[in-house]
Amino acid sequence: MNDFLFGIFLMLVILGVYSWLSTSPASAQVAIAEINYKGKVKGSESDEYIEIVNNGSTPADLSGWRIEAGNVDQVFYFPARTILNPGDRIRVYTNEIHPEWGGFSFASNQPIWNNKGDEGLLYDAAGNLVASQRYSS
Ligand SMILES: [Ca+2]
Repeated sequence: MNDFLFGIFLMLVILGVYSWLSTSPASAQVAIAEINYKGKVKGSESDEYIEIVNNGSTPADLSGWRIEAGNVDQVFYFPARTILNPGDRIRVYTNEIHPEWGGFSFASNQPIWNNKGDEGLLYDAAGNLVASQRYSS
């Protein structure tokens, strides 16, 4: 390998390490705390929710992040300027607004979370999988 190619190789390694260092701590701290999949509201189960927590020590910017629940029509996008501070928790309800939990909702008339088993997936704005939680009854 000549010096020029080695230089390019070295630069790519440094860039790769730098981007890994600058992105992974921010996403590693955000997790799915709970999926409350058994709603008490009959039929619509509007009171189901998925709870997201920031376990890290720095604020996490969730703008453009999304939650998927297994179907193309079961996707929730966090709006711009959604900041989750260290230790804070927010919930995305199936079809209820609770300001004390951030006020987020899938706005779905039907249940989002299958009571027999399902999987919640959390992706960052770049499309990287940040967290997932699978459950079965
Ligand atoms: Ca359910």
